[in-house]
Amino acid sequence: MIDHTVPWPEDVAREYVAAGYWAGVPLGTLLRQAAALHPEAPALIDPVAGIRFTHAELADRADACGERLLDLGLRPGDRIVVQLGNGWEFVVLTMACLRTGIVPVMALPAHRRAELSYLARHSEATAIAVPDRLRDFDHQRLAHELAADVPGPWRVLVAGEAEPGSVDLRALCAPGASAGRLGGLAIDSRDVAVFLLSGGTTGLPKLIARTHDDYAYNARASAEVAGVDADTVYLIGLPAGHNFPLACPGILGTLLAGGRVVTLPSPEPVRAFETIAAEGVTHTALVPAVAGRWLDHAHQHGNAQLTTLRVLEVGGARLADQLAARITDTLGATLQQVFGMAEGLLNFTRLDDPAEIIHTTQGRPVSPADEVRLVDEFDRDVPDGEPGSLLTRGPYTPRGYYRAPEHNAKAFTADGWYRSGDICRRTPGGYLIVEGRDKDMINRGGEKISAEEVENLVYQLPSVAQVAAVAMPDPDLGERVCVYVVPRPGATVTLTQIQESMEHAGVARFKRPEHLVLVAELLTTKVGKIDKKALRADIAARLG
Ligand code: OOB
Repeated sequence: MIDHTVPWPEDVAREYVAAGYWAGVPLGTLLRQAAALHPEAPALIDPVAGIRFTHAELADRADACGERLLDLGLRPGDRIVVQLGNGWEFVVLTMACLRTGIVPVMALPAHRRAELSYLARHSEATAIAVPDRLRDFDHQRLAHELAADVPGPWRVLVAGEAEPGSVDLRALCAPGASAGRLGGLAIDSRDVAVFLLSGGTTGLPKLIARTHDDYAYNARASAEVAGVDADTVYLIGLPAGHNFPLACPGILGTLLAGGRVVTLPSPEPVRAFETIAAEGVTHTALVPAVAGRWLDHAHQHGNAQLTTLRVLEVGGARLADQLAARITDTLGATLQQVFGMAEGLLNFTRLDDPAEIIHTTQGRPVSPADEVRLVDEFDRDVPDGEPGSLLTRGPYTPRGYYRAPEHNAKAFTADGWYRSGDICRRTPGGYLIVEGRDKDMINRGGEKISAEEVENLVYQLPSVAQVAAVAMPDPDLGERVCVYVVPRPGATVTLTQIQESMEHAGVARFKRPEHLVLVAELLTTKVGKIDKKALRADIAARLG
């Protein structure tokens, strides 16, 4: 068992097992079993690499990769930072990890030195998997530079041109399992299967330890409500390390159901539409900002390429009701709203719900065992129909972040409810409508950015006396990062300075402020705290 995780209380765990939510089988074994049911059916298609694997081939490669990871000295419970673009190597490596109990730490391609170094240290990873280059960035070089920061042995696995000192990930993923070596590994289904990154409201992102039992259920239950089965062709365009495309139902839910996964480097509409037509894609997952681009594209070029697309899942940020209403008509697919979180709880509209519900709510919990409370500032339940702050517990919502006892004391109640920080209303039918949030986070087209993290970075500039980061409304992405800055007397501060200093700090680009407002002082509340609500209203008013 990996230390510093927070398990479910034993009596609760026993209920989840008794009710059949927790299968008691490692996720890697479940995937292997699913593959055995459909060995000759296509499992994974990476059109960019020209790859097509059947379920048998994929399972064999995953096992072979797992054995080679063991040969490299990695052991069950060891951690590997996975920062791969969407492609076949991501899928094979993730499955190999699930088969061996080596735990992937799901980083994003956009992460840079600051994030990767923190993730590696905090998870005590001893390996990293990266592309050689992606979008003009030399990931391989950065992965080697990180070695200086990370204690212990450090292996760099590279998808692409592996330089001396790197391990060729594609060679690791070649077929040739020697049968049996993985069977001897004792993997406890209550152990950690993957580390996901939290959307982040703190200075540094938190790691969420998802267990085999809980994550397998997460994927299975999502597959069921999305109508994913052996005939499903699921397109993965969002970054695969995110919970949504990974397991809601995404890659894992589709493979467990015997369906077919198609990967694309991005959900950009031109190639996505072509791929849907070429591969007969039936399902995909998008964030609202991308759904908007798909609507524009279909509006201009028609939706003839989308005839096979049955279900379009949209989540990660609030989908405007007006946009929701246009999706079915314009794209010809059933919209499924998804309000989820890497911490666990998933809400879906159901495929056969009336249009009114699909267009105006963010769904209801996927599991009958999900517990949801909406509470006021004193943690008292609000009546249905009133807005309240969401608390949740359940069979796939862990009871605490990894190695974060102080933060856990705030983010979870004493009896294990996770405070998601979302303000929701519940309809009489039990559906949730997301009205806003009471957490200090900016949701930039589905990528979550902690205001505190941005503020800490801006404070590195000596010319800054005070800073507050807030969301500013944006027609394309929903929100972008705006900073209010009080400069030190006589000093000047520019947006370029801020952006360059964040570049220098090695921070992912998507976190950079895109708007600066210089002020003589920051608005404060009656108790003297910076009034973020007033600042958000101020920037919205300034932008008109
Ligand atoms: C998904 O997961 P995370 O961990 O990146 O972000 C979770 C947060 C939620 O607490 C909420 O603030 C926001 O993202 N969110 C939504 C939303 N879906 C997520 N806010 C409004 N409407 C929605 N539909 O974003 C995620 C994980 C699994 C499935 C789907 C999304």
